[in-house]
Amino acid sequence: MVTTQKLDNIPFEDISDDDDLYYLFSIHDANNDGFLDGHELREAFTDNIIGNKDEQPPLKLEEIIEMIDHVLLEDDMDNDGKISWEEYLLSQTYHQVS
Ligand SMILES: [Ca+2]
Ligand SMILES: [Ca+2]
Repeated sequence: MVTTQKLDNIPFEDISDDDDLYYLFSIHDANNDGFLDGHELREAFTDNIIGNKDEQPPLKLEEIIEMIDHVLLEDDMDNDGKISWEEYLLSQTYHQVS
């Protein structure tokens, strides 16, 4: 399994800390290839928007695409146009540093 091989590279203590992150990543990895591509990121953002629709007005498609571009620009370390689990974890860790 791709995801199991990927996880071998992550220190075990980080996995248990990031169960929720991994869950969020895996549910949005629709084709289970271990990467979030542009389409899957769009689905992820759309899901989040639906979940928050009482608090926020719906985003326009252009705004969603802008967010995806921003995520890829900031978090896609190897510039393959997809967010791997490692890149996702790194980005979350980075953003959580306070
Ligand atoms: Ca995928
Ligand atoms: Ca990448």
